Amino acid sequence: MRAPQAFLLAAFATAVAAGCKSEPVAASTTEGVQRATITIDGGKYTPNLITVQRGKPVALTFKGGQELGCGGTVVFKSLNQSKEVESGKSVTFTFTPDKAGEIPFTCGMDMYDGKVVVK
Ligand SMILES: [Cu+2]
Repeated sequence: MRAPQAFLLAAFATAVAAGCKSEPVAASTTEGVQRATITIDGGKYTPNLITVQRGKPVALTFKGGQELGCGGTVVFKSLNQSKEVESGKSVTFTFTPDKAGEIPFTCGMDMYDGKVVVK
C-alpha cells in the first residue's frame, strides 16, 4: 500500500513549498470520534495537516483567532460543507471518511488551505 505514503509526501511537499513548518497532527479519539482543533489566525490554519483513520467519525473544530482575514470562511469542497467562523468563536465540521485519501479545506477564496489525510 503506497498510496497513503504518497499522499503524505505530497502534503508535506505542499506545506514546505508554502514555507510552513507545521507537522501533521493526528486527531485524538474520544468517545469514538476523532477530534482535532484548528486555529485560524494570521491568514493560516494551524495545524494544516490532520491525519485520521477511515471509517470512524471525525469532528474538526475551527477556532477563530484575532486575525481571521478571509480564512474565517472554511470550505470543504469535496464534502460540500462550508461554514463561517468569527473571532473568539468555534465551528465544528463532522463527517465520516469512508476511504483513504485527502480531504482538502480552503478559505473562501482558495488562498489558505489545509488537508485532512485519511489513512
Ligand atoms: Cu482567502
